[in-house]
Amino acid sequence: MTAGYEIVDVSDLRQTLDRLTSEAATALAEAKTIDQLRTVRSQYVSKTGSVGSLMSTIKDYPPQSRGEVGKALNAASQAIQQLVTEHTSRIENAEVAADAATSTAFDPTLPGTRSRLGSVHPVTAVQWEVEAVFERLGFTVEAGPEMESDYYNFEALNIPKMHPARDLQDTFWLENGMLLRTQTSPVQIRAMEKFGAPLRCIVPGRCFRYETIDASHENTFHQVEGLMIDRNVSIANLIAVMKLLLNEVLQREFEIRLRPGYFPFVEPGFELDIACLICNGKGCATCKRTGWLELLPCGMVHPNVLRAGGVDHTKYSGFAFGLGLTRLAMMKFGVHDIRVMNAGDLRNLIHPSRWAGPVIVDNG
Ligand code: FA5
Repeated sequence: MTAGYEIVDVSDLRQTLDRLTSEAATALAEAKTIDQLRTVRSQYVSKTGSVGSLMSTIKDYPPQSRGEVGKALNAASQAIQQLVTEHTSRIENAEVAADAATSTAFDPTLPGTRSRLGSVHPVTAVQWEVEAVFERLGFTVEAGPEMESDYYNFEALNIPKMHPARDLQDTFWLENGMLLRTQTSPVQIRAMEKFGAPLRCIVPGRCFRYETIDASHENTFHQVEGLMIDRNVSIANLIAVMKLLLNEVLQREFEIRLRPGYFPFVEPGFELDIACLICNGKGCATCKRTGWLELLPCGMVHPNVLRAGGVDHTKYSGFAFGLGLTRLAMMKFGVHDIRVMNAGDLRNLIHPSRWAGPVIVDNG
């Protein structure tokens, strides 16, 4: 006995608090929402809750026991509060996971969706394939002007004024004295002037001729010029590269023939024809009933042309070719008539499912 109070055994209170804490733990574990958690917390630790309300009984204990009672009540209250915190995290994490599973919310950190806006023209598709082949061989891809001078289109290519070879490539003359280029060959000279030797480049581009139009001739068509200049370049190099080019682009069996061909800017010069893939060489309108289509004229660069490009022809030699790109696209995709290529009919664009080449233009 001290100062009229007896020391109270608080073990009953502890048992009560253990029971309430255990009840609260069960109720909190069953809660599925933050609101339910708040309700349970209020039932136990608020001023009027089962544990909180016991705080007001501290004064009823003798002073010697009040410290112990207060500590027991605080410990129970903190244990329940700690459980509330843990279950709050549990419920919040579950809500975030559920949201992520069903949410259509915009996440700016995710990669964008590529949308295909269209398809490519067959000539573009083949041009990209040709470029890919030559880039692997160390060639650069160059461009030249479609409006050309007489000098680059003819003179520098060893076709002086009044030369009969000019008749083979009748063109459109402009009022300013320039012309629409008949071939991509003028870029041979431009490339030599720009880069000197050694040199490897291709030049895809549009050409124009004053031409009678039929199934294999248009007034506007595409060529790819090729030029390789180095020491000791030979006809063997030329033939190997031509074969590789056609094999890579056509990806099927085909037959070619090589025959002498006259172009003033090469010596010797060749016509490389392909057995028509429209009729399998039997003869049709596309190949003018001959079974063969002129596709890839080529030859060894004439010394006069090297000279015109500023390259020393005693040190360097080279080969050049002028691929009929529009015709190659016709052979690859089975297009019977060249007029289809320029008709602007969107149905002739290549659907991605028919062509496994470079990715189509997109908005990425
Ligand atoms: C030339 O244009 C030469 N510059 C090619 C060349 C380059 C030869 C370098 C030697 C060295 P040709 O006129 O044959 O050559 O035309 C080349 C290819 O272009 C032809 O084989 C053909 O496939 C294509 N072609 C020519 N004219 C037309 C046309 N009107 N319509 C469609 N394709 C054509």
